Amino acid sequence: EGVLVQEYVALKCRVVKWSAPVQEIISSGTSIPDNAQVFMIPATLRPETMYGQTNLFISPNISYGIFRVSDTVFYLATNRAARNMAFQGIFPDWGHAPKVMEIQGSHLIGSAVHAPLSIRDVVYVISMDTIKETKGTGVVTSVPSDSPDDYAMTRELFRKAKFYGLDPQWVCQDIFPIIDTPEYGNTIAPALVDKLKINSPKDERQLLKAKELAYKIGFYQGTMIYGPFTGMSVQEAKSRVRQQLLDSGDAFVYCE
Ligand code: A2H
Repeated sequence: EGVLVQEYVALKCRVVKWSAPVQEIISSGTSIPDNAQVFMIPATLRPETMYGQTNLFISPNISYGIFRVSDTVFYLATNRAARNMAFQGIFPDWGHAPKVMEIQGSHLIGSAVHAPLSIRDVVYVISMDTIKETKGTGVVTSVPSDSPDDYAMTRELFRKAKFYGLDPQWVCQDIFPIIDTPEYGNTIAPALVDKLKINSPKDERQLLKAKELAYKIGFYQGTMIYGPFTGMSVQEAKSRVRQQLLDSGDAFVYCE
């Protein structure tokens, strides 16, 4: 039996504004210099959808670390992901993830980041309690046009913002058409969520079905309708968008 390696595109989402609780901790003094850039690092399998990012998801139940890449660059991810990154040449000393700070996910909610390639230049950090600590970086970028999970969660959070302790203004209501499909139009995730009558992010079985359909149909039948690869099939565009993100320094490869 072979060993399967999952290769993610790790996107560098620069923090442009910290939430009030984190700002308070940081202004009371940390080893992060004032001129440093801190990046939250979502891991994605769908780089070609990054034009449609509208929010960034963090789990309120996970504790995240901020790790030093250089004097002026820091990455935020789970401790588990940082440990893996340390063996992929992402930090200066092989095998060592230099942690400068630990932050509970719940405290990060309401921060704002720059989302590379997104039509929405700046997006807000909101909560997703179904994020698994054992996968990716524990940070997930929200693309409600193409990810049924992201669409279902965003809709739930907007409807029940108060219950989730969110300012409804943080929850982006826009859905940007990025990929056209013959059967489900140019926003496949909402189309599938409606068709399969998914009412909540807890509809796990139906969401799994929607996710598989959206993934397959998007990849094999989708056509780009936004960005420099407009008119190209998703199959062809995927690796090109990925390469563009890597070349511009807005992303790096992360494996596990
Ligand atoms: B994908 P796989 Cl548009 N917990 O990115 C839960 N979900 C996570 C996660 C975690 N710890 N880490 C990453 N993910 C999500 C874009 C996307 C994604 C689209 C459509 C489908 C899709 C925007 N969100 O994934 O289990 C991330 O969301 C459907 C599979 O490692 C990542 O890619 O195969 C994907 O799940 C990784 O899932």
